[in-house]
Amino acid sequence: MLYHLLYPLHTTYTYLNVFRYITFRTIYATITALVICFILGPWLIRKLRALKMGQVIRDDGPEAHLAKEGTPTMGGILIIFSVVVSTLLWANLTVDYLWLVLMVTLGFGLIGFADDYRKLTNQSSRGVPGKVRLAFEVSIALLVSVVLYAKPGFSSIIAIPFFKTALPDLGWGYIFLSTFIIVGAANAVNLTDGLDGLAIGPAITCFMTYLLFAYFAGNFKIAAYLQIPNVAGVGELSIFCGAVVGAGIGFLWYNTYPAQVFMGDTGSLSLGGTLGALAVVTKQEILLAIVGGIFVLETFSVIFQVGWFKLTHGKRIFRMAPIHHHFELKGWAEPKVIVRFWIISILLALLAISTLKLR
Ligand code: 57M
Repeated sequence: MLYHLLYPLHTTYTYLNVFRYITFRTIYATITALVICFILGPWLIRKLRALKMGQVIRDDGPEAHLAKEGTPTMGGILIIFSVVVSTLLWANLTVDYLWLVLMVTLGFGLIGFADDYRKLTNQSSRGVPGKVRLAFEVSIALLVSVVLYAKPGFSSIIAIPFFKTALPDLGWGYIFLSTFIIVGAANAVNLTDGLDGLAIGPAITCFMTYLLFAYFAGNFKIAAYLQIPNVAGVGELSIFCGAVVGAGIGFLWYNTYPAQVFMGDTGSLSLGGTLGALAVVTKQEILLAIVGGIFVLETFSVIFQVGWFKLTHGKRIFRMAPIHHHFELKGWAEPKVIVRFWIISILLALLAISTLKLR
């Protein structure tokens, strides 16, 4: 909004020309979202406590988690609110990619909210039935993917990391890949969110990485130099990513160990789905597997654990899946697991960024 109100005045007040720059608006979108979290965080935590929106802890998990009973959850409301307000304030709202990604952020956030609410009102860890939740997730992801595919100028070619030539054109098959990426990312982040700050830390590094990818892809000269797909207009998503990074850091202030609030499925589904949507619109779909490697690791630990359990009629690969519980049961303190996963996430982000030059 500020872009539309103030930039046109730059002919009279030349200093307002600064609103033309994505970098400037990205920095202030980050700061705005962070400040909103600092201002509203304490109030929301008190409100969630007053409304008895406290986490129900399953008794089959690590014993240490029982002490977390009653921690306010659905803190994802704070993340989503901060992101939406900051984006509306600082982004060029005529860019349709922005609305497509915001639709995922809000749609998946709503699904997560319904799940959290059902769990809290039923006072059990079972929320919305898995099939119903999945149906809504696929519907939103499919709609976004069809709109993207139908968008003039949007390419159904996928970029393969490390190879600048192998760019298969999937045609309408791209719609299914895009849907899978959005829904898969949402559930991967959801699974990962099982320790204080464990999901939001890697999410911050992922959105910082896709902030760069959006800026590079949206800049014709940089895209040509890096030989990556140029997606006109997608640079504005750097501002959105900045808002997510700011909101993520602000939320981490309260979610860090020992957490005062959990993001809930409200936050984890929203952040994951949004990350998947960003990977698609910036045309860096496959690279998400590297950038979001922590989320991939967590998901595959569950797949292998459940698969092996069934194959061997009761044997386990890990002491408990997802893999963060395995390390907890090995005796690692919770903060040690969390920070080491953050370090791995930063390393993976650096590797992913380096692949833009390794072609
Ligand atoms: C999402 N939710 C956390 C919190 C957060 C198939 C199976 C792998 C499913 C999986 C599962 O239930 N996943 C659900 C993970 C939960 O966190 C809530 O959920 C939101 C995110 N969706 O925002 O509201 C618990 O995680 C802890 N937590 C923190 N700090 C945070 O900042 O400590 C969360 C955020 C919270 C809190 O204790 O209650 C979760 O873990 O459920 N199931 C599991 O992950 C279970 N694993 C398991 O059953 N493994 C089996 C098989 C199925 C693979 C095995 O290894 O044999 C573990 N989780 C629980 N109990 N709760 C272990 C058992």
